Amino acid sequence: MILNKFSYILKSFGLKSECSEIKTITSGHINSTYKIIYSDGSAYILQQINKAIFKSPEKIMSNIDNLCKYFKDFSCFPRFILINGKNYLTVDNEIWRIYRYIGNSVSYISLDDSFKLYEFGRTLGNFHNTLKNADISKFYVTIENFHNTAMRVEKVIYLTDKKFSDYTGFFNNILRYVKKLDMKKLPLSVAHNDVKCSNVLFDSKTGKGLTLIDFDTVMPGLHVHDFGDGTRSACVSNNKIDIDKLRAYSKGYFSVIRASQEEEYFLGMLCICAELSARYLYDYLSEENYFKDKTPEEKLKRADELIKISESIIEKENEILSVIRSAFQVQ
Ligand code: GN1
Ligand code: MG
Repeated sequence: MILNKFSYILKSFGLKSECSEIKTITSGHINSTYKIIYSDGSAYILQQINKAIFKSPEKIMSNIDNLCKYFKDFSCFPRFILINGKNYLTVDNEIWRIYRYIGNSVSYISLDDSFKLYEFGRTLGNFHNTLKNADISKFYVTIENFHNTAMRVEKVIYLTDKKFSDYTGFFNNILRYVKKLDMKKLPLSVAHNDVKCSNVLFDSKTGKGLTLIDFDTVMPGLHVHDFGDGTRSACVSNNKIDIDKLRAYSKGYFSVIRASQEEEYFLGMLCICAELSARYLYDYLSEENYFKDKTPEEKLKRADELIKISESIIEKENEILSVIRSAFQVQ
């Protein structure tokens, strides 16, 4: 990208066009993200939305705008700079957005200490609590069938049947659990839909959870999927669910969320983890190349890891249920 374009974009957002550093942030898989640093120490997160994945970026930004209304009293929350009343800018048919970098914060790709796991759970719980009464009709579905586990698993079974039949048994078994979750008929809520520890900011001094970030997939969904997504990203050691980590995370989450049905959360954990394995395996077996920054070998490796985690969730069902149940009792 030509430097001039950055200068133009920054200026359009009402910022100084000359900055001292532009760092490319590579942790996300979909959008292009840059940290813009100015000589006075202030910094911003600038992103270009990937339109190949997000077909209607305006709808994503409308969802984010709606989301922000519920969090207006939160001191720590990413707030996109408005330009002509909109929270994004179109340049050469591409969508750009920017928010002030949240200082003294840090995120992690994995978590080991129980305080941070508790804080991760509590931060997600606060997010869900704040959206408890949110009007889902105001939120667009920006990716159809995003967490339609049955559809994603059936799609991969169609391919594994032909080329990778060893995997078919695992995915057929998952469909049984998906049915169980469907039968609960859980209500749709405004959900984050991409909960993972790298999408949580912690206070770099105190270790307390500050906020979730990355709201591109905020849309109607299931809170038990969000809960489960957090466990598959943070409550794992050696590709197995880690019961001690799960205990800390669940205590944090249920310190703010009232619940009584542990099986829903267990099913949310298993379905979302298996769903992501299906997505990686499908990407490996098909021509889709959705996870464009991963090599075929990396996709297969990630699919295998997620299958191992899913199998350990099935194996430890009773322990998981009891850990979640006792987290309810902490209230
Ligand atoms: C993608 O781009 P990123 O890392 O925020 C994906 C998530 C997956 C995640 C896997 C829109 O998120 O669903 O869980 O990769 N987002 C989309 O780490 O597909
Ligand atoms: Mg994301």
